[in-house]
Order: sequence, then structure tokens, then C-alpha cells
Amino acid sequence: MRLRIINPNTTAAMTAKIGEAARRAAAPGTSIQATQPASGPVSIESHFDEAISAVGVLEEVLAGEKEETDAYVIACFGDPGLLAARELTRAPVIGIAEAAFHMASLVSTRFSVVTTLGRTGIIAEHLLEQYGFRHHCRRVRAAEIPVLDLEENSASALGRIIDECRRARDEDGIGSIVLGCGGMADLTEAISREVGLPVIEGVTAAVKLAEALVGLGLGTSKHGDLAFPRPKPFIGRFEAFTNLTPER
Ligand code: 5HY
Repeated sequence: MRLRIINPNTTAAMTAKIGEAARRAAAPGTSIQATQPASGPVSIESHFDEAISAVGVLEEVLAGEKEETDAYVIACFGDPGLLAARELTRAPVIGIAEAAFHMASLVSTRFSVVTTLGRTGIIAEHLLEQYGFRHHCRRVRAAEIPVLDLEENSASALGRIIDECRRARDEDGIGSIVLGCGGMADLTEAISREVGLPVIEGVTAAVKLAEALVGLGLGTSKHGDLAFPRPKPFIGRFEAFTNLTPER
């Protein structure tokens, strides 16, 4: 099965790390292609960054449709463009936040999220509400680190994340922790060892969910709101989206 992992930011080092983590988790026979948009923010830390990155995600899905991709993963914890991406394909499209919430709720009654910057916490809160996990999640916490510190100051970033996970373990009455950034894809073992709780991150959770859906022959429904977009003219910089028709 061909799995396309889309890192919605444009930092190649983070895309490579996400690809490696996905390959470590993937079953034999699952080929992983880790990509990122040609245009967009180097990191996603605000509603604005998220809105711009969503167009890049959609362009990557359209590119994947030309390559017989069997499933897609959107590897940013805001799941940018998720529903719009599902409209463009019959293949499953999994957001790492949604995947991590599902996995955490299967191994614990309550979990907390530890993300990067406090200001992006609201994005996770909105997704918890939208996906129906509000009552499973005790708190959305932040290690107060810029996303790219995970690349540039990884040791101190890891230290701050572990400290926040310890506080969550000791204060929130939870059974597991969800890591709130695609750039944390390689940190679960180190953190779980230090904190002593199941630690879930979305990239590997999404890889396993994508394999399960494809294995069951399940794809995105084209009946109802996730049907292909109606073809129409687009003008200006989005002219390429004019009269989009399904590749397959
Ligand atoms: C992410 N930003 O997963 C989000 C995390 C965040 O560039 N990749 C990013 O802080 O919202």
C-alpha cells in the first residue's frame, strides 16, 4: 500500500523525521512517501499559518491522486484542510490529531495533550470538540516551545516537554498523554520511559489507522458532504483548481 504522509509546514528536516517515524511503525508492504508543500510557512503556530498551509495540503493530495496513492496522512496537529482533502479523493485521509485522540481513548479513560505553544492550544481544543473527544481530554497543556525548537534545540525542547508531561501525569488524573505536534513523532519512547505512562503521537497512530482502513477496503465516502467538489472556474493564483475532476 502506498501511504503519502504530508507535513503541512515547509521544513524539510521535520518532513524527513516524520517520514522515518512513519517507516518505523509501518507494516511490511506499506511504502511511505513523506512530502511537504512547495509553498507555505516553515512552521504552523497560528490560525493564519494553518489557513495558508491547508492549500499546500490540498495541492499535495491532488499530486498524490496522480500517483495511485492508497491513503494520506496530514502530519500537523491542527489537521489543516482535513475535510477538504477528503473531498478530493476516495482514499482514506487521516489527521494526526484525530488519530492520536482515537488511540488515546482506546488505552485510557482520560488523557491530556502536550503541545508546543500555548497559543495553538485552542486549535486542539476546537478539534477535541469537533471530533467528540472533549470529555476524554482533561487538559491541553503547552511546553511553550516554538515548533522549530524541535529541530534546532531538540535537547532543551525535549526537557521542557518531559517536564510538562510529568505535570500532566501528577495533576490531571489521566492514564495517557497525547503529543501535540508532528515534529514530536520521534519522542514517544524517550518520554514514556521518563513519565511512565502510555505516550501517543499522531504520525504513527495515523499510519496504523490508515493501514487498518485500507486493509478493510474502506475509503472516504463520496456520498454526501465529502463528495468531489463541483467543478467550477477559479481565478488568479488558484486558476489551477478550475474544473477539478476526480483522477480515479
Ligand atoms: C504541527 N505546527 O504539528 C503543529 C504543532 C503546533 O508546524 N506542525 C507544525 O504547535 O500546532
